[in-house]
Amino acid sequence: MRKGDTMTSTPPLRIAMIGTGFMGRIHSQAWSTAPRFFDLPFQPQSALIVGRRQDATADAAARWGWAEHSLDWRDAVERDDIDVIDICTPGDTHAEIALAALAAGKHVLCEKPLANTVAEAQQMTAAALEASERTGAVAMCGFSYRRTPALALARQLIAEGRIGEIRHVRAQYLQDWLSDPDSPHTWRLDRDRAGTGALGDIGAHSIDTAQWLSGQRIASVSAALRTFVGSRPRRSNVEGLGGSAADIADRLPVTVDDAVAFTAHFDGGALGVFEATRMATGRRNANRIEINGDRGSIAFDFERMNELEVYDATQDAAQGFRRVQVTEAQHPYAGAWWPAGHGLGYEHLFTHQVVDFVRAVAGEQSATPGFAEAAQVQRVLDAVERSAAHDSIGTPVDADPTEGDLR
Ligand code: SOE
Repeated sequence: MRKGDTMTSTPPLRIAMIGTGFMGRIHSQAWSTAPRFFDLPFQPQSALIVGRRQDATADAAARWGWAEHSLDWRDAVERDDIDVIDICTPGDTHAEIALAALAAGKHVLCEKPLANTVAEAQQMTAAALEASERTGAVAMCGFSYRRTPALALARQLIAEGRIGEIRHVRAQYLQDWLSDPDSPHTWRLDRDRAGTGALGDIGAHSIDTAQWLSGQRIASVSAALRTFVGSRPRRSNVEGLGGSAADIADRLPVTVDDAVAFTAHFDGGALGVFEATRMATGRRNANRIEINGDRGSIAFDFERMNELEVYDATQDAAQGFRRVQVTEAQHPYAGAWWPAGHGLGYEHLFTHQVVDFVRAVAGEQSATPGFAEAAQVQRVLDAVERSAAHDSIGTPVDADPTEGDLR
């Protein structure tokens, strides 16, 4: 039977997506692409897209293939013919939308980080548990990097004990789209909307990836946060993550961190070093992680997302790390795509995320990370902020920078 034949008899799963920004664009592509490349228990239907401005939302609906559009997310939650609410909005609206959707018995896919505060994340977790017991609703948080074939392979290798007992977790997420002090203000720089800056936007990915790969939870942190540019020009034109400003003298305050660095103790004994910044000039999307165990190591950089570096201390001592091209049919997710060696891109993560979510809705697998797991990441974000504010751990100790010349 051809793939198209099975698709017509597959029951529909009607999606309403809230948000028309970068994540809305990539989720739209994921919903339409997933059933073309993967056998799914449901046929996702791009039923309704919700945005804030009429023209932009109508345009997004037409371009990205959504049957209808609306300017009020409540339309999506109240409609009986919608099964899934996909939340692609800034963090300040996640809790309200997710709570209403779960109360209405919808399945929920929510962008990361789960919320802007621990209290919201806990409320969402309780609602997800209640809805799952009452209606079987599935709630998942979009930590998309878990769906990178190379990282999924790394997780398999680590779970098989191939690197042994984990000692070091070293994670950096480096971007540079905010390096120019005159690049415009966006919602990602507003604490009320985004919760935190580089910490929650990209550091949250590193925290999730590190815990998911290592199988260990972060137990405590010692952190420093830094905002290098205190105000930015009002944005007049959106382009990519930033855009342009008509008047660089008309500035808005930046109320979040530009960069974060922290050390972490894991509950399984590993020592972690984390760094996240949107000001690492030349690093566009370097989401890197290296994990060292007593039998070997893995290393990954999203700027080379189709590769995984693997070191086996029992075999590779003379040659060092081996570079595995994670593009073979037997590698996670890869077999659904192109012939070996042809590689995948950023958008594929979101397609894989949709695949896993739809399978979870059908009960074929669990929805990971669920809200409880994403709330735990939120607690780490909160601990980092508290540590950096010196109200718990991580009080800086003076290293006496006054003696001696720097040559
Ligand atoms: C911006 O820093 C951003 O779009 C994040 O919000 C995403 O989560 C990350 O995948 C890429 O960068």
